[in-house]
Amino acid sequence: MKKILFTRYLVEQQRDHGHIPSQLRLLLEVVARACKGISQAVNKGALGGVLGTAGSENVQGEVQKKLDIIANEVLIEANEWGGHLAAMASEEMDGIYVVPNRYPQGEYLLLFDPLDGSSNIDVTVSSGTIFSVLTRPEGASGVEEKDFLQPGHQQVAAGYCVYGPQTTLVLTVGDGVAMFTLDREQGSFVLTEENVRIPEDTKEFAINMSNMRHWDQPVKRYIDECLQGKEGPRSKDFNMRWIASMVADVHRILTRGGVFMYPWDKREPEKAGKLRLMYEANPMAWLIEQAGGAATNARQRILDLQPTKLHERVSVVLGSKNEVERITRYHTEA
Ligand code: P6P
Repeated sequence: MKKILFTRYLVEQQRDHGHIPSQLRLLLEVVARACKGISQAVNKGALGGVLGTAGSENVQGEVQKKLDIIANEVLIEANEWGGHLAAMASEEMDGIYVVPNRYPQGEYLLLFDPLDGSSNIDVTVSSGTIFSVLTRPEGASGVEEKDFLQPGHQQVAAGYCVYGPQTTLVLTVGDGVAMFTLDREQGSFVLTEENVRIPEDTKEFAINMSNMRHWDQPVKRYIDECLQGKEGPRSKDFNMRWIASMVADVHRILTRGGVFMYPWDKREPEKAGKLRLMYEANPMAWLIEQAGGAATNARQRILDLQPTKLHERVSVVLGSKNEVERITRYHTEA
């Protein structure tokens, strides 16, 4: 089978669909190259002296891992000089990072969670980089945080790179979802799946069950029905998975279906959820929808939500269409 490498895929997609102008192609190639570098650092683990905490906290008040900071720096350094970007935003940085004056500014805004699930690295479980691309508003002279506050349906590209048994880059530019597996001998991402489709039904749910007593009633109802299995109202048994790494859980769902939930709960009632809208939920929601699935905040389509803050959190229900619709219905009926 002929090997289609990442760049060839982008060039041919542009020829066929026109959604990848050359500046966006440069951006995506640079991000893919950065992900290769992060993959190398993650794979070294203890040998690279990169495990453990950095002794600092991020804007979320979460302890930063050394690799969180390394991954963030790799993405900044890879992208700032190319002339394709106006600014970047990251889970690991309080404010936006405007491309320095010594470099030309482009029309794109890049948002990322540089290393999602980083707590898994110390125990050698999958983690990943999530990225989202927006275009800066027309006519804006400078670039400010408010320029990033666009609903997810305005993304021009979204994807992730999962660092697991394979390093796999997954991308959408609005023409379906493609997957590229890293060929380490060649150092290239090779096209291994395209036109990914998620089954509309599933028997597999992903949620952190230890939070059950804190959930809202509709979530308790849905999970309870799954646990009743064949004897219950669903008339089928369910299986459960929770990797505690959104990238890995979403990758499983894109590969074989399933439903992922990180709902609002009573632990921190003032927060809409744990996950971040701009650089976790929005890119994942677009990928899931592009593969025929659905993604809501338990009431509304995630891609329609109007952000008000760069690091705002959101409740997430995503995956197989019919399950997401059922869970969302239980919430809107309640
Ligand atoms: P919990 C990782 O820290 C993360 O942001 C997501 O990748 C993951 O789905 C979730 O948090 C895990 O949260 O509460 O189960 O540890």
